[in-house]
Amino acid sequence: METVTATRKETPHASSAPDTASAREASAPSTQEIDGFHLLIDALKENGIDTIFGLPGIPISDLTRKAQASGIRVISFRHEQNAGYAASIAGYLTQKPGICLTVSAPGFLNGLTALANATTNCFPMILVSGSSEREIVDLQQGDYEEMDQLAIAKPLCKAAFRVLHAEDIGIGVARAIRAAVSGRPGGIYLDLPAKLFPQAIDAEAGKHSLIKVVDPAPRQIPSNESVARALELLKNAARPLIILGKGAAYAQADADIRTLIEKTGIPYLPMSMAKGLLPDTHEQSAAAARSFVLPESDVVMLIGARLNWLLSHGKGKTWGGASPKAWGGQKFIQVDISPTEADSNVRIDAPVVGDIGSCVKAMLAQIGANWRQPPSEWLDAIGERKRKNVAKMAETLSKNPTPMNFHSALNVVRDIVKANPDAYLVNEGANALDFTRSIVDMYKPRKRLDVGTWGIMGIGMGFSIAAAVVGKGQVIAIEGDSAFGFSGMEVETICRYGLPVCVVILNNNGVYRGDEVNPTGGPDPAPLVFVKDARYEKLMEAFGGVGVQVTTPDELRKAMEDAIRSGKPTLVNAMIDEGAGTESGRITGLNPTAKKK
Ligand code: ADP
Ligand code: TPW
Repeated sequence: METVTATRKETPHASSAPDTASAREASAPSTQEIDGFHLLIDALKENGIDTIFGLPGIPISDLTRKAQASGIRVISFRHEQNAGYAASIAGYLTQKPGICLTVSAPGFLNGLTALANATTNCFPMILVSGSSEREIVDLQQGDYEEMDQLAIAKPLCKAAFRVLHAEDIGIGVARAIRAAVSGRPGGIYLDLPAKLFPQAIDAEAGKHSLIKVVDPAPRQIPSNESVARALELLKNAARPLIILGKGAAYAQADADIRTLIEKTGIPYLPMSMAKGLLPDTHEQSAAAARSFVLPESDVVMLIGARLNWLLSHGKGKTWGGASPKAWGGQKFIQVDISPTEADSNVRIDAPVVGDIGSCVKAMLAQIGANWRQPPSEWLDAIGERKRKNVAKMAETLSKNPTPMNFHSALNVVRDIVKANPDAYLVNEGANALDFTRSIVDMYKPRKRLDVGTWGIMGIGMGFSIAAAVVGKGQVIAIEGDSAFGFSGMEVETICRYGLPVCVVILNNNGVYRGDEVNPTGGPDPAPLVFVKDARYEKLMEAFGGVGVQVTTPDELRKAMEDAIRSGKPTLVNAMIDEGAGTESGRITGLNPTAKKK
């Protein structure tokens, strides 16, 4: 913790009328006093928080300055939503809550989408927003950026807190941290009214008010009975399957999960962000036979994955059910930290409630040495499907059409990721997402970061910046041209901080594809198409980064290799066939279309 010294004697920054007013109200701290700014910074540092993602303005400008001066890394964004996404994925990568700092009302609202997305995805983050004067807000007298932020945040996050007095900052931060990372992780809102920051209290008392949170995410040991029940089911299965979700990746129990998979010999499917938890090339991966193993399996163990829409709710045709609502007859084991997740969509025959690290350890301890491998008919059938599908894909990937398409471009990305397994792969779009997920193998845990549970567009640059900052490594972002547009201005942020991010836009001139026309023949373009052959690479050049337009796989390969070799911010505008792409990618079925053509 930063020591309280005479250097604390400073007048709060007064950049505008409201800041000045609050500054006058709270007399400048004396040598024996500490103010809200410093208490907050010290509270964060005390808990190992070393990075803040945010966007300055009233009333938090001075907080960003003082945080930077204190040694915290402050990453300033161009839009709060991107700072929020960055904070959330930093939380996912580090198991420490990512901090997003915003101004009041509009800044807060801009950050709120990311907070809701974090909660939905079980990413630990804290949205810290300055807010306006309580008395005026509560009487609705029209304050500067007036809004009852706490009430608005509540339904969108795991917990929301407001701190009114400097001596409670330590408690507020401690509660927010505990709430973010304990149990099922999620988004937390911390409301800090402008008046709090310049409030000064006795320095010694302030120091004592801070809390270093002890064991913020305590292990949760599953009961022996629940583990035995799960193993009994698994042991007697004829066609067992394990599904690994991003909860399993988050848990950082990589070695034990691999041992469990390999000891049991059970085929597994990684959900999108669990790719690489074991290398995608692992012989037990059934990813290339997904549509075969889901309906054919008889016992399925979910580890950190929910039976939500991404798994067709555990029923219907995907699972061998006779109709969309019919269950397929599988028995399910669900390993999850949330005691209320089981039975949310279909019956869970063996819930194992606990943290994944402890649950997997407990399973390994009970499995012992004489585990019977799954029947060879099951493994052989999967192997045969895999071989067929892999051969079919290899044939498609070897083609070199003009113009380039998703496959010929992603064949290059696949090689580049194989050669750079430590690089983070950020991915968004529709076709750009689905094809990348199925074509590009991942080799290490928590390297693939994508649109997650909501299929949200806009995470691209925020996730890339956070991965480069907290992951301290090369980032490759594979972006649909529409997807990129949601956060594209953050290429300035990437250049400003000199981050090793290589953005590849798979540019097909529109949302999903770019060849639609306005049926009226009028001058407006069709709603799903963009400016033809847009030069996105110039956006990166505008801020001093490298921009390259490519039209062939060879050019794409060279541009990506150069980017990774140099570590320079690079945007590769990969022009692909504007007719390539399906409406909504793989989830066309969820897209209602008018019956009358
Ligand atoms: P995916 O989208 O990859 O299928 P989900 O986000 O649906 O994954 O599911 C993640 C699950 O993991 C959530 O139900 C969450 O409660 C659980 N989870 C997150 N962290 C842990 C942990 N440390 N231990 C156990 N379960 C966890
Ligand atoms: C916040 C709806 C899903 S996918 C997509 C949109 C707009 C873009 C698809 O085009 P793109 O990719 O990126 O060019 P490609 O490869 O298919 O051509 N707003 C939000 N989230 C979502 N999911 C949407 C809109 C959508």
